This record gives sequence, structure tokens and C-alpha cells, in this order.
Amino acid sequence: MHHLHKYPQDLVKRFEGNPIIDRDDIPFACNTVFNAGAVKYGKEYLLLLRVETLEGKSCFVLARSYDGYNFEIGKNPVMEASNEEPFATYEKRGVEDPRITPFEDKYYIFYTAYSKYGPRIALAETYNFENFKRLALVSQPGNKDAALFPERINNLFIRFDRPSTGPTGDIWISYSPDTIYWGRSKVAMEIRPGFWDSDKIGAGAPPIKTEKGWLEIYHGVKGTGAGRIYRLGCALFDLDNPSKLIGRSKIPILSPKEYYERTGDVPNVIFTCGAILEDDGEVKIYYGAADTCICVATCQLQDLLSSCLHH
Ligand code: M1P
Repeated sequence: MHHLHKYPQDLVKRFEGNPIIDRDDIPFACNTVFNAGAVKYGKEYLLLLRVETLEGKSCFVLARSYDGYNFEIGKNPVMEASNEEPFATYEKRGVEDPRITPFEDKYYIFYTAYSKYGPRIALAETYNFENFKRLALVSQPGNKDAALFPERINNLFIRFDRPSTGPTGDIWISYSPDTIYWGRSKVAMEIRPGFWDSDKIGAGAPPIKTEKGWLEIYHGVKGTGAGRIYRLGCALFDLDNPSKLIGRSKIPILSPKEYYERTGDVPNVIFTCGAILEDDGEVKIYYGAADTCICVATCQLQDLLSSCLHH
């Protein structure tokens, strides 16, 4: 039905072949696949898929592609709820929403460790996407949506995260000398009452360095009488002091509209954990739709920057 819309509504252009991955593509029985970390690894595009098993717990499965659209899916999970402490206690309900950051010679993965205590941020690393090593649980319960910056600033690692401070939630920034101990936490960007991101916001893809600042593609949530709507927007932060917000898109860059975004386990959800900036300035945004399948949409970096700055 989208061809009937009179005016274009999304800055970001959906791939016509969406969804690119759904549960029938996973080589074992599962419930859903969504919210994938994304990275370019040599000539390959890699997605670390969040796959929810029939049990209802999530694990991670690796998917590989040479064009960013057609993926070959690994036969088995590369990470499942851990049996080893200290992780086992806090991953009893699974591992969720991985975000991959290339960092020097390795790749860090922030993910949500989920248990009866609630969500916690956990950190793993890999050098080759064959072996994954858990490093530490790096927050108390009630924190998630962690996205690591791809370089140190003033000798410190930096992350955005989303502590739960009641029914609403803002994006915070924290600093660490070693990726394990985090502090100097402060709020970096707040919800906007009256807007599409009025109730909760959370970092999506790890920040992308641009000449205008750190670009963050984030999700914003608005409650309605029929449930929440998750949309994507973008924001720009100062290169030297990323706690300083420079600008923010006034309208969303992508909102649920297509059937696969409207219908699924959780309707009206567009949620990203990873985007890839190509050499020609195109940004591929991978997103989970309705917590049920994986989609991709593209746009020009310059258009995202303009949307942050022109409002
Ligand atoms: O169902 C939508 C999303 O809800 C949660 O996200 P957040 O706590 O940031 O609002 C997560 O469970 C996420 O995985 C899910 O896609």
C-alpha cells in the first residue's frame, strides 16, 4: 500500500526485498529473528542475529553476506545463555540485542544479559567471529542498549547506555579506562515530551564518526492506547566531547508502516542494533521489525546529518 502515500514519509529507503531474514531462514526451529548487530569484516557483511528459540530465550547466530542483502546463516548459535559464572546467573533468560564495535584489532560486542533481575549490559570480544569470549558484566540490572564508541577519547572508552529510571528512559554516557569499570555517568540525550520519542529512547547502532560529529541512530518510543510505537531517529554529538548534543532529527527517519513492521510478536516496532557506513557515503541500517524478522534500509550519510542539523 505504500505506493498510495502522497508524500514520502521516511528519510530512509526500505530495501524492496524486505524482510531479508525471517525465522524460516534459520536452520533450526525458532520463534523469531530480530535486532542484529552489524559490521563489515573484510569484504563480508556480518550480522549477529538475535534468534529467539522456541523456549523463549534468545541466542546469537552469525550470518554472512557479500552484498549486504543475501545472507548465509550459521547452522548453530555462536553464543547462548552461559553455563559459567558470573554470567550464568544473569543470562538465565538469554542474551539479547548485540551491538558490534570494531576497535583496533578486535571487535567488542555489548549485549543484554537477561535474567529475573532484569537486563544488564555484558561485554564480549572476538577477533575472527569464530571464537567469542565473554569479558564481564559491565552494569548493574536495569541498564541496556549499550553502544561502544569505536575509539578512545581522552584515553577513555566511551559508551551510550540506557539506565531504567522509571517508566521513561534517556540515553546516558559513561566512561571507562579499560572497558570493565564504568563511571562519570551522565545524561546525554533526553526524551522529548509531545514528540514521537516522548517515552523512552535508546542507542541503536554504535556511534558513527563523521566530520560533523558522532552520529547516533537511536530508537524512540511513544505510548498509545494500543501499545508502544518504536521508531528510528538520529542525533549528532560533539567529536571531542560526545556528551554534548549538537543536533537531533525532529521527525523520525523510519517509522513502522509496512506489514512486516506492523505485524509480529510485538507490533509497530523498528529497532536497530547496527548500521554500516559504506565508502560512497551510503548507510545501511539493519533493523528488527515487529520483533519478528530482519530488514534493511538505506540512506545517504549527508541526509542523516542534515536531518540532525536543520531542525
Ligand atoms: O519490543 C521492542 C523492544 O523492547 C525492548 O527495548 P527497550 O527496552 O529499549 O524499549 C527490548 O526488549 C528490545 O529487544 C525490543 O526489540
